[in-house]
Amino acid sequence: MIIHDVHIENASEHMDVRIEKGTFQQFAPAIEPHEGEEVIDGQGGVLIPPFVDPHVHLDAALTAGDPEWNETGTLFDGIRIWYERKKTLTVQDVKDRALHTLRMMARNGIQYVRSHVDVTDPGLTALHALLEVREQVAPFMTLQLVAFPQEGILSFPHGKELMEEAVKEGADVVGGIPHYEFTSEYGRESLRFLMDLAQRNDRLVDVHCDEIDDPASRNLETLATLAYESGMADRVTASHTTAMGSYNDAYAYKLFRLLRMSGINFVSNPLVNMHLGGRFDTYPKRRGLTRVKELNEAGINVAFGEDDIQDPWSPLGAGNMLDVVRMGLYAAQIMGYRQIMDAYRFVTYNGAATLHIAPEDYGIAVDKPANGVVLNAPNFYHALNENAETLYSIRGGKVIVRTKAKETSTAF
Ligand code: 17E
Ligand code: FE2
Repeated sequence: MIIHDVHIENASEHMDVRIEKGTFQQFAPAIEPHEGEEVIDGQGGVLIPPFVDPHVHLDAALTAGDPEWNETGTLFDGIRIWYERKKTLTVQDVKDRALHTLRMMARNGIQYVRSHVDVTDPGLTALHALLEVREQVAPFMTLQLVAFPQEGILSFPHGKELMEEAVKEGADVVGGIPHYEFTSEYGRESLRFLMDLAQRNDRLVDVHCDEIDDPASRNLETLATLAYESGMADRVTASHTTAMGSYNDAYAYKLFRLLRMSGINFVSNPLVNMHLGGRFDTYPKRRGLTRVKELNEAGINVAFGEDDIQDPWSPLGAGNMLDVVRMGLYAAQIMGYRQIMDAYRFVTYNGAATLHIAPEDYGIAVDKPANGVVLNAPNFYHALNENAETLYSIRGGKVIVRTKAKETSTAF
């Protein structure tokens, strides 16, 4: 197959791309098709690796308003409302909503997803549903599932046993929520427990860590130390870390040395944390985001996630990483021209590193799997401004999503 006329990762030249046996094989300004070779028209769009959403909650997706809308916009009301909705979960209900959501995401060029799955449920209903969904979508999407203890590990009855069981049943990643545990001692103990659980079972780690506007919430230093001392390093991800937006600069300076040494990844969820953060402030009102720009400039891996798609935490969410990047750049003030052009990395390469996808399996290069998306704009700056459609999403050399560019006319 040939993709005709694309700009590869913002390059100004127009290129043709040959795909053979599911891998990229040739990049040249003009490639003559073989007899019978399929050619698709890239229409001068930008070809980038597939989008990665490294942080979403598929079990809760599309439940907004049921049983009630989150009118306060706090994280805590979200958790309360979800606790009520959780009582009515069935495997079919979760599967239907998750699949619907994954199709929305796929249409916007997402091929890699890490979903947290609430396991503070004695029946593990959401996990059972998402294990099935993971199999069902495997040809089209890489779906990682995190055993996520929404109500805590030590603060929830049989929390440790539920985490162990979720890993035994096939969760790819071990999660946690130390800032929500009853005490800071429980928080630290939960981190030691979950890191040990991950190591014993050869799993990755992704913790909801310090998602609170409280400068005293310092679980991150414990997580990073455990990652450093255990050698788990880049197999560990700290999600949210919004308390870092409230830390004083002297402490943050000292912390950054440890973060660099630890090699851990960060995920910021700019749409949702701009919405949930600062809710207990009057004015000045904090942004409630982690230090994205500073982490990025320190060479620490930061990716952006969507977190919520129409659920008790956020009424909005369209499964489109362009929305996430746009908010991330505004909120973290990463708005230089080069920074905007490079910003696709927050939702491609940086997310892939977080998911621990092998570098040889991800990216636009000869012999790599032919996975990529063609956006309807010549580079990422224009793609963001024009909210460019995903003309093609290609996986293993097969077109899995195809969009006709929208046509609008004006009278002047
Ligand atoms: N649960 C949580 O603890 N934090 C979040 N941001 C979401 C669910 C979406
Ligand atoms: Fe989350």
